[in-house]
Amino acid sequence: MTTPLNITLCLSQTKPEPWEAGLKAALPGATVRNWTPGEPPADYAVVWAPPQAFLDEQPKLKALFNIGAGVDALMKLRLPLGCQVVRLDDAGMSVQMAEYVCHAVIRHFREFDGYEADVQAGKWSYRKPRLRADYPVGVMGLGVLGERVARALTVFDFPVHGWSRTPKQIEGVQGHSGAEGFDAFLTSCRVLVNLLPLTPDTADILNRRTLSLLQPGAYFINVARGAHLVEEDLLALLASGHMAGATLDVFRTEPLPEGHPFWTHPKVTVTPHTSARTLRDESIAQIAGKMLAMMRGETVAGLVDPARGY
Ligand code: NDP
Ligand code: OXD
Repeated sequence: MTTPLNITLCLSQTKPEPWEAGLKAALPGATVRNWTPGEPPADYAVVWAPPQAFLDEQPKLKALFNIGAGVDALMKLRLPLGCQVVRLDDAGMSVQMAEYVCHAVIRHFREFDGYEADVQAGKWSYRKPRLRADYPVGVMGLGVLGERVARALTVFDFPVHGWSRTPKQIEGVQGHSGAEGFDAFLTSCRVLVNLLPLTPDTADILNRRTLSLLQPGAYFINVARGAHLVEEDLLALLASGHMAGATLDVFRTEPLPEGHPFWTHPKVTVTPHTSARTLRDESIAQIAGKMLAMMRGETVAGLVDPARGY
């Protein structure tokens, strides 16, 4: 007789009941419990930003399944020895990210905010069409999400550049890689999209020096993590005119604190960390499939390398 699969859930800011029900339905016979202190140790955990106290009580965990793509919050914790970390691998997020980024790029390029302001003022006015060639877009991070975004941008005929840790070949995208390729990547771009994971190598990577390398009148779209950006440096470059504007979905402190200058900045669009939401049904199906594959001894996609931090 095989021992039933024992799964624990520890989801901050997320209602656990639908996840518990969904995992039970996807894995008949498994024990699935929402964690409360003092529970018996489980084999697998499904988590979002769990507290250290949870991990300290789970010495037998074989794997932690993160219900997001970014594992930065998890990698700051002391994990049980030998426990693997598995992140969401797309699960419906890449199409949302492509929609969000293309929308932001096109809105800026076509000056739709300006037209909206004119219409509000009752003005029927034209702006001179901009040249696509003057708006090369750079995507930092060419992983599951970045590659989809870069490909989507090529559909609109923007010149597209990409930057990754290791070299990548994507049709229609000019690749740059490694620390040695970073400055040349930045100087090639006027619009910059951040889709890097947050690791010790990428924290504060967008700062006065790096943003200043972008072409004048630059536009920045941050859909990765707030801690990639030195916020005061972006504000200073918006004030100097080097940066034309920004669309920001993620912030150093979330929710964005009351009174933060981004809330009311005329050149900044704020959204509440919503560019690519976790879709519950797709995520449960992916996680359940990976648990079964791991139990059969197979390797699964989305395994986090602790040395790289993503
Ligand atoms: P992946 O792990 O698939 O891709 C990461 C990419 O970043 C890879 O191309 C990798 O290079 C590159 N990279 C990592 N470190 C470096 C470095 N030091 N220098 C250059 N390139 C580097 O991640 P995803 O695409 O799935 O997700 C990216 C991030 O998006 C997540 O970590 C998360 O923070 C954020 N996110 C935000 C959401 C939101 O709603 N705002 C939703 C979902 C995710 P290589 O290919 O060589 O390994
Ligand atoms: C994620 C996120 O990492 O939603 O999935 O930010």
